[in-house]
Amino acid sequence: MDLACPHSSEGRSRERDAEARAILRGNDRGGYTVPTHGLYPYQWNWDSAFAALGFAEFDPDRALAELETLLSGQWQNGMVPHILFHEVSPGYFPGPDVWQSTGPLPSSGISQPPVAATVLRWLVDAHPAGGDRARAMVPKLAAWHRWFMERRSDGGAIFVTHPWETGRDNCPDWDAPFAAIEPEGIEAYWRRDTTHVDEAERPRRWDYDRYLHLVKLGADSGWDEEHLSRVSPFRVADPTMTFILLRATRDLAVLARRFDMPTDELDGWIAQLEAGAGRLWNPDIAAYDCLDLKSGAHSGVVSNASFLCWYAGLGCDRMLPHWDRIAGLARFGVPSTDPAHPAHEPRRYWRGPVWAMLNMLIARGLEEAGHADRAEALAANSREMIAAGGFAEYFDPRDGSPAGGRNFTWTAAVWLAWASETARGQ
Ligand code: 9WN
Repeated sequence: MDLACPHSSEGRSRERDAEARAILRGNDRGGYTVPTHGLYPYQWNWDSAFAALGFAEFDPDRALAELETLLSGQWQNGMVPHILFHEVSPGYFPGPDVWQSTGPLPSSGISQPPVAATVLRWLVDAHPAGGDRARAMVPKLAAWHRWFMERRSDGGAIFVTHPWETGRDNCPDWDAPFAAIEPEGIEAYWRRDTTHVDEAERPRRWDYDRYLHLVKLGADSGWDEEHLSRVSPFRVADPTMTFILLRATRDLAVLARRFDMPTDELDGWIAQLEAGAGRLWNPDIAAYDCLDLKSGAHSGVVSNASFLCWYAGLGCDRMLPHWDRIAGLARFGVPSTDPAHPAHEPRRYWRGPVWAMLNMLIARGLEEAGHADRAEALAANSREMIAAGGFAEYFDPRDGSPAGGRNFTWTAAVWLAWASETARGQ
């Protein structure tokens, strides 16, 4: 990262504000927002949380509606799915026919990083008038967090049963657990993502075969977590989930206290998650990474998710040497995979590119932990990248060039809420 000279043109930055608002409006499908037209035609879980943050900058009611619509897809067991298929679209695969879900709306059968409670807290802080609507969401969010704690906690380290749950679909953390899977029984399929985006910027066929194998296992079991815990070959504890859930549970407890609701259960989860986060520390690389619960092996990858430790409220300054080292390796940060790792690929999705919404979470954590200089450098670096490259899904860490989908909701949202000159002024 070029931390010394992060200036961008202020004029261009302000022009981008109007563009970002237009992207959010353009991706709004009435109560929910698609990540981008074409490539992702449904409501995605953590994308919606970021969308809400963007809408809050100019339409707080619409921001709350985004989270309410997301929670309308909550399953009886508390799980909030990673995709809600409000209207069937042939443009995306795998669709509802493959997932065969069992919730109130057609959906996928897995979840995604629970950013929502944190966003709700930020919305209430900025717009207290929405308090009643926010209050009604607290028990639903608590039920979702309970699902994680009861179904996906291994000593407080939160594990996933599919890489798509972490939102970091093809990062090298999954390479070893995936190599142990023989993807049997999947029918011939036709990917749609590579009709929208250059194949070189998407996961490989090898990954997709395994994604679909795991979806089939879940669908065949009727998404029975008990059964899946016995038969699924994939069970990996992950910093994205553990750190984001820990942070979100802290924020949910703040909201509960504000609304005079009990917090004992939430406080207990926070303690468990703090203990679980410790299990993700890999002494061999002196960093947080993934822990494969099947093999007992750490992944050995410093990823952008590793740097969510401050956001989780962990005193994790022992990660600073990696921060400073990687800042020296990438012109634009934070690369999703350490550029020094042999599996780093600067344009292939989660194997190297920069994701602006994770940058925002990382910067918030850094700032709260007393590293305002690093947080501001990252904001300035992201501002320059988006001002020049536009609202891409992700960016090449070498030169900031845009990659993946365009007119992307979460990049527009974090621009408005965090990266722009306007947000900085606030
Ligand atoms: C699968 C929508 C989602 C994001 C994920 C990102 C990507 C989907 C895909 O797009 O995943 O869920 O088909 O590639 O990896 O983080 O939520 O933007």
